[in-house]
Amino acid sequence: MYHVYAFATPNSVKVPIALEELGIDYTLHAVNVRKGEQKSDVFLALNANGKVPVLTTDDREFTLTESAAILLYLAEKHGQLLSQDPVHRARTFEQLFVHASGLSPAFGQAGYFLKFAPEVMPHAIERFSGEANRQLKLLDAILSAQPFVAGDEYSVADIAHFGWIWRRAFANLTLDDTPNVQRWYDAVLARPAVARAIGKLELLASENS
Ligand SMILES: N[C@@H](CCC(=O)N[C@@H](CS)C(=O)NCC(=O)O)C(=O)O
Repeated sequence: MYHVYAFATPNSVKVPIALEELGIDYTLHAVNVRKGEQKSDVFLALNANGKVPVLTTDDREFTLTESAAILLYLAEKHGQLLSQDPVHRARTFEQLFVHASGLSPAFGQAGYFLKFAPEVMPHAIERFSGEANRQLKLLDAILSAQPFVAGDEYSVADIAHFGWIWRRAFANLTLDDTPNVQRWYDAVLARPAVARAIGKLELLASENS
């Protein structure tokens, strides 16, 4: 049985979505990042980097951090959500790396400087909000030509991007000017596995707030 340490956050939601898509049983454990539980000694023993999500097993023999690595592990281990076709597979990796190195940090830093920074720093807001919007526009161009971010098939790259686009309000972002991202987002949100994962995480967060 898998155990997932998570909260109702953009990076966390990716893991239960993948597990629901794969039809695999798992237990969710709340780590309230708003209360700083990710920096507790107990949690740091699981992930020295002090961040959710974390995937582990009953005996904790195998513990994995970093949402993109977890998505790839689950896809490879269970043989779904990652094409065997070399081109589609390469496009999936490309979008996962774009997500982890570009879109995710831009959204996170934009939200931080808009909502949490102890002083207003216009240049930081402009830089990170500008970059987040640029990433959204890049995704919109990709999705103008194909149904999913890596091509014709839904993959772990869609799950990765979905996490932050689901939580876009944190960075004051909308999909008003990116109709193709909006169409894709609505299609992913409508998937039963995605709805189940969001429901479970939101319940977990409300019970541990
Ligand atoms: N690159 C990591 C980022 C993980 C991350 O930043 N998680 C956030 C929640 S979405 C977190 O734990 N924040 C609390 C903190 O950084 O102290 C991943 O993709 O898993």
